[in-house]
Amino acid sequence: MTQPISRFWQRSLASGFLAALMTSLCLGSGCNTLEPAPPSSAEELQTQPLSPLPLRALAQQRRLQIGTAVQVKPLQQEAPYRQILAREFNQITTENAMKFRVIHPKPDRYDFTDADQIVRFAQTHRMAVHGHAMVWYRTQPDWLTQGEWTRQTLMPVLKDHIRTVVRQYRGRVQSWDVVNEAIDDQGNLRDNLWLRVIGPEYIAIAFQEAHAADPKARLFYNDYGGEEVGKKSDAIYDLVKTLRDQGVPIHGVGLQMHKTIKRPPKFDRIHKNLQRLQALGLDVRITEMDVQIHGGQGNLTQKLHAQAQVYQQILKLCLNAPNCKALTVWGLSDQHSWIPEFFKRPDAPLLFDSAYQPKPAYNALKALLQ
Ligand code: 9MR
Repeated sequence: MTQPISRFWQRSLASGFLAALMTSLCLGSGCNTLEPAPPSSAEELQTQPLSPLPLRALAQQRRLQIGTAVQVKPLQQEAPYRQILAREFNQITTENAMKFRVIHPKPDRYDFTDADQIVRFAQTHRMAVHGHAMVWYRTQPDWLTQGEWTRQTLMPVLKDHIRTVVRQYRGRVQSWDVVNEAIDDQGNLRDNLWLRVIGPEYIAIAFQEAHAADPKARLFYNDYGGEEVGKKSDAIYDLVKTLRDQGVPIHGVGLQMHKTIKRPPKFDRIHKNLQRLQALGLDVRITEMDVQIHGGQGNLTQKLHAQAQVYQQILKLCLNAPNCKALTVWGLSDQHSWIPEFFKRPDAPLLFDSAYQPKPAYNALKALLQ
């Protein structure tokens, strides 16, 4: 429903700030309301107009990577996807294109088609690439999961896979999630093929192989639910500390940051975790951020406001942590998020709505960066 625009708003519309706030309200098929979005943080949004510069230019000034997960289909098929991607982000993570099942579909065949397209786009637009995810218990091909393996036969598979993929992108992929989600929610090593057949040392071996294939690449352990100090992040800390102590080439920890406004993160506990990882000499990346609004309180406007605050607080933590190198969101627009499909319900967890309009969360990040 369109409401009449008051004289105040008409005058104010001339400023980019209000225009941006108004577009940020659009959800779903387009903008149909003209009430201003709430400021996403009292100080930052009310006192200064939003910069006309895109997010990536503002992030660049802070030497921060601001990234998104990229899927090959919309990259090929949707012009606005390509435009916003190149304009707003200076870093890309391959959402699915480098997963084992996609890039290594047969024992003796690698398929770089999707990954090549994404990496080429990033090169053309001068964006950093974070490769995801070399060793993971999901999205593996049947030949791997259904094969009968011994330690002797699986070890060369692991090594060849990592060497081949990392070498293929040497100099073009600057950082990698080498091992993904290897710890379960109880804080134990997750039961997976690699652990069962090779043993816990599969983790160190994976990092060593990746380093041998590209000595300049920054190598990360990546997981969810380990952002705040607590059982799981303690286990992650112990793992990476042990690897460090053993001289294994690991450079950082990826905090996925899949969050909801219903149970907002405890920012002080994340801060503590960032600090202890820094004390170990490790970098941190926020690798897969999204913030579900499902189950949050209030109307849509209020939920988007709460979401914007979570994004802004996480960015603030990252900017204040000298070891935090990147904030990557897990998808470009709400239309491309994994969440509705996975949880079987609609949601709006990202920075752009399904019509590619920027949301309050986008403005909140900008307000903090400018
Ligand atoms: O967003 C990804 C989705 O498109 C895939 O179907 C799914 C399975 O490969 O993986 C999703 O991304 C996951 C990421 O790779 C690892 N952390 C959790 C992410 C959400 O499930």
